[in-house]
Amino acid sequence: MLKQKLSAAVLRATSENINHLPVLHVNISQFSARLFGRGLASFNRRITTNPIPVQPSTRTMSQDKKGILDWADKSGSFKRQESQFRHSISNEPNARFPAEKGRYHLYVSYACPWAHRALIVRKLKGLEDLITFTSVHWHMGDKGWRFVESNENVPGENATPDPLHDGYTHLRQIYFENNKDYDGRFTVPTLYDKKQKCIVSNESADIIRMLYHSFDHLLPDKYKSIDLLPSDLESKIDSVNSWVYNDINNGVYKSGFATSEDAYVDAVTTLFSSLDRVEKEIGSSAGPYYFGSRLTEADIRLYTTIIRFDPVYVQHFKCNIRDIRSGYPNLHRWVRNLYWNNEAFRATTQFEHIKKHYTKSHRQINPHSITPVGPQPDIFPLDEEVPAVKAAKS
Ligand SMILES: N[C@@H](CCC(=O)N[C@@H](CS)C(=O)NCC(=O)O)C(=O)O
Repeated sequence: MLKQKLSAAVLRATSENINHLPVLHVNISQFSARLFGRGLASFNRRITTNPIPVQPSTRTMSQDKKGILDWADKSGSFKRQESQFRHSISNEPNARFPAEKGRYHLYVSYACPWAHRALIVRKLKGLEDLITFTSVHWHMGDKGWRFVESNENVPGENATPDPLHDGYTHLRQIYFENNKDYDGRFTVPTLYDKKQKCIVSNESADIIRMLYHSFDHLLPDKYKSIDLLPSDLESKIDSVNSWVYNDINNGVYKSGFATSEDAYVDAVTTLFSSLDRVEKEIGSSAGPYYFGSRLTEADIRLYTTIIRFDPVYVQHFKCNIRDIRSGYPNLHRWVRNLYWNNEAFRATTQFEHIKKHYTKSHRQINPHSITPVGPQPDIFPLDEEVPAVKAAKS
């Protein structure tokens, strides 16, 4: 039965027929565009699966009781918790979080695809002097993400102890500083306000949109003009985001964290059917980006999953119907172009964090924490291919 289901799904994934892909319900909340001087009422739209949750003052189930690595529901399907801090940086008069140089700090992990989005946008928009950041250590243990210790040598810019709180050892302390009763997840990215000593947002989809134009008045023209969500592409990008998020960005986690075979097979076949769709769409784009010559949010959100795909997701999350380097020529070209030809992508991609985090933190998947040596290399050079592809081309 399972076998039948799998082969039918694999057939579906490899066929050209991609009409039956699930689409997330998109809940749009509008913010005043005057804040951003763009005259677009929909500028700071948020994509959420649910309405923004009200933060409760007390909760009943603590995260420690639930277990930091315990993410599947009764059916064995992975469920991602909604982010709980959903404030916004804005330039409206009397805004609680106005855009100011040096005021905000990003806590990220180089390992994490959601945090990676924020690092890329920070660099693309030239916000390095305006927004500081710290990367946590790649290992996520029983108490969640921890900061690098001063005597440790971990690769990557700003992989350091917490520069803002003396003696803090774990990211969770930032969450408890904000709310001592907090019992949600302690996730990266976390956008932190140094002035009010509180969390602005821990939702990457919102954080990257805040960075697109809120700081423009502080930026040189070269960066001001960079528009990662052009208004004429906005609805197309939103629609790509919804299925890419559900099936690909989150799909690899649904596959890897499934605790029943049915849930795994469902997730992995949906994932590959959507990868087939992306492959086809990138193949029909004039390139080099998802939407032709313009680099947009759609590229950023897809990149952070695809760059991790061969090094980690294929083996660790059992996403192994195909890999990118040998099974998806268009995606392979697209991802290498972003990595090798754009500093914002290359400099923020830290393969050691990526490989070690997943393989050494998820003990439920890899109890001995052995990190596979391959695939090698982590990413192919621009003009190199796996031997079989090379042979087929010659
Ligand atoms: N929806 C969030 C998800 C962030 C997220 O799940 N981050 C992971 C790292 S990849 C994390 O920090 N997990 C810690 C945990 O769940 O305890 C976003 O996009 O910002």
